[in-house]
Amino acid sequence: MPPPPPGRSGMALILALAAIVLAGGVALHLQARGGARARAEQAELVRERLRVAVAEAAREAMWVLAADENLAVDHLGEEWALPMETTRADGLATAAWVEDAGRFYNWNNLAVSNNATRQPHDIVLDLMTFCGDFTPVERVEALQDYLDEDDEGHYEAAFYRRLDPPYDPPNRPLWAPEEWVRVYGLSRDMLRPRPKIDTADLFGGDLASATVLVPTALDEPIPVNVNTASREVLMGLTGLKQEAAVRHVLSLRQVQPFQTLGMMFMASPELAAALEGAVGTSSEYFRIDARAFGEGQQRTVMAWVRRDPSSGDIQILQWVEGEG
Ligand SMILES: [Ca+2]
Ligand SMILES: [Ca+2]
Repeated sequence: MPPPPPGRSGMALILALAAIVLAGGVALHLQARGGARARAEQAELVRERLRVAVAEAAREAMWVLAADENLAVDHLGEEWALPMETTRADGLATAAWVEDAGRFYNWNNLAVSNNATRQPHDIVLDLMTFCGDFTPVERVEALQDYLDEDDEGHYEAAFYRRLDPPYDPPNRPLWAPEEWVRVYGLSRDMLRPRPKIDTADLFGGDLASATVLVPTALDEPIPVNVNTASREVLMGLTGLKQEAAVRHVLSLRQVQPFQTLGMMFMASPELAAALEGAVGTSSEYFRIDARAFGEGQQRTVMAWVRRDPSSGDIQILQWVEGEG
């Protein structure tokens, strides 16, 4: 047999080599695709494990809160108020914090009233003034109309339907700050922390650290807890006139938390009249923030709960999962 023309065998060799290279390339490509899929599956697996871990961390915080032995007194030295951190057997880490709503003033209090000396409307007016808003009347009226049941007021459906784009006020307690900022005259900026320039400034308060939005319907206002509330909140409650009395109460509670309201009122009769009906020594609503992290990912849970004041049972009011 005559030998094949050299040019053709060279071409065949080149084609064969090209085919090998090509096949190699395809194999590598498949491997890479397989690798990317495996990585995506792995990331999804981690995500699921983090979801479970963060839910367990939040549930654990609820157990600690429910196990509180003294439901009549809540203060920041109790076990539930301490940060809870764990490193799990599977290598993921979790952290959880419990914060009582009683240390802030609840915006949704505006929808209800009780026989307190001072009503939510007046307290919110003073709190806003204390936080540097010297013309809060219109805003408080708008807020009250937005969340009260009825349709009677300046800032009800007829008012919001004239806006562009038009919308309706919900006429119920608000569930999230995203709803609060839709009230006429209110804005996200008002909820940003205000740097304290002068500690002696009577009007240097901060709505971000003085108020809260507990997402639940109420029969009467949520009382402020005198054992956990800040000076700002107590000042707002007392109508800004009792600075010395508030300072006195704060120094007393540093020594020992108030076990009863009678104890506090006895220590400061001038506050008793102003705070009657608006304060308590324990908290009923709590916010739990939990996060789980590991392998470059993070999952979060924010939960609002109500703890029954007599049994300690925990009821979840709101449960929000996130990644940030
Ligand atoms: Ca307690
Ligand atoms: Ca209304």
